Amino acid sequence: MPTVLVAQTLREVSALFDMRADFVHGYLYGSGHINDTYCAHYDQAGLRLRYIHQRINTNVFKTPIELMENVERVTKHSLDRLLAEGNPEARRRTLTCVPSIEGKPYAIDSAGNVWRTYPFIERARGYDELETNEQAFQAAKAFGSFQKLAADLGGARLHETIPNFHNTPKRLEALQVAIEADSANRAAEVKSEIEFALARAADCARITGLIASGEIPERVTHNDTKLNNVLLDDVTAEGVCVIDLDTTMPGSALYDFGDMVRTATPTTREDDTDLDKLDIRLDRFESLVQGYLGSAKSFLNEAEVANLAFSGKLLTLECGIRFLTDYLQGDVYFKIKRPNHNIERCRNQFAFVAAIERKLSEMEKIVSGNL
Ligand code: ADP
Ligand code: GN1
Ligand code: MG
Repeated sequence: MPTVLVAQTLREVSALFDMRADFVHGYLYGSGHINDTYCAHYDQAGLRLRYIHQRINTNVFKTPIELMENVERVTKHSLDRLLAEGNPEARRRTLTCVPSIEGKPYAIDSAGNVWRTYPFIERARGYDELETNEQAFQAAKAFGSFQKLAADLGGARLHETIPNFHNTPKRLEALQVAIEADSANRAAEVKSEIEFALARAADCARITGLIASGEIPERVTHNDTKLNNVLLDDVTAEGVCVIDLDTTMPGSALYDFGDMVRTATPTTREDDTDLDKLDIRLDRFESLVQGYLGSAKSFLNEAEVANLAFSGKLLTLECGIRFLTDYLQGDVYFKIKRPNHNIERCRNQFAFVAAIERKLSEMEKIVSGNL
């Protein structure tokens, strides 16, 4: 969108919220694959403040108002907890919704778009690629604490903002439907990727099977724990704030840990095409295990602990299947920056699944060694 239009859009959005400050300027922000995120600068009687305005992707999230009910409940619960603990940085440690002029946690613009506004979490940032093991430790600790906090949310079950989000067998079925339809005429060129996915149907069914048999419990989980969804303090590297709460809903703790492994332990980025460089960093995996177990050991059961290493493989496989499906459907879900982006992401994820397969027993030993 041209800069003038961005400013015009954000000016309109800012008037829909109870900002109590004057809009100065704003720009597209971040590297998320789903929502349109803007950083906006405001002037509050001479004080410069930043806010995040986000247009919720309603192609992906079909029930945005229910979604915002979840987000408001979870963020209010976090804030209450932090204030009760006397945390001096309570408002930096959780997202908080700026109310609309109608007192709602969202606002709808003249074109029907659904928007929300959060204060910008300053002096912290999310990483697409981690730099140190300490960052992995801190990020995992923060996501583990988030699960712990969510465990005593109380009240009604959260809305499922995307039903069957991590139901991997259903993701595989969706791939098969996309192969059959072949709507973008791409199936022939991705035969080996299709074979790779279909050969792993049994893996896809493992966690859903354990949930169905009651061995793995349903918990309130984040479900999108990629590393750039936790902001780390610029100075201390501590996990300051877990963000991107759109998929916070009933799930399995393993979905969260698995997605941390997917994003924190590879030697390359999710869409790197130089697959010769791609491997799993076991030192970083160990930091992740230590950070996560530090927060989560007290509540995980035996079956969950036994599947921590496997969850990394599962979530990477699932994500690869989703990129492949989107490629076959003509790139309708994930934002792309180039025509082959989704298939490049898929190849990277499948190469990482293969890397985990080679190291799975070492990963399992690392988990046992840190119990
Ligand atoms: P998406 O669902 O598209 O991934 P996110 O909610 O993760 O959207 O936001 C995209 C990016 O914007 C994040 O990765 C982060 O860098 C930044 N961001 C989002 N909310 C905030 C916030 N309150 N403070 C600072 N940065 C934020
Ligand atoms: C999306 O929104 P973002 O960029 O944090 C996706 C995740 C995928 C991830 C792959 C709602 O996450 O499920 O794992 O891309 N979010 C949604 O990078 O589909
Ligand atoms: Mg995100």
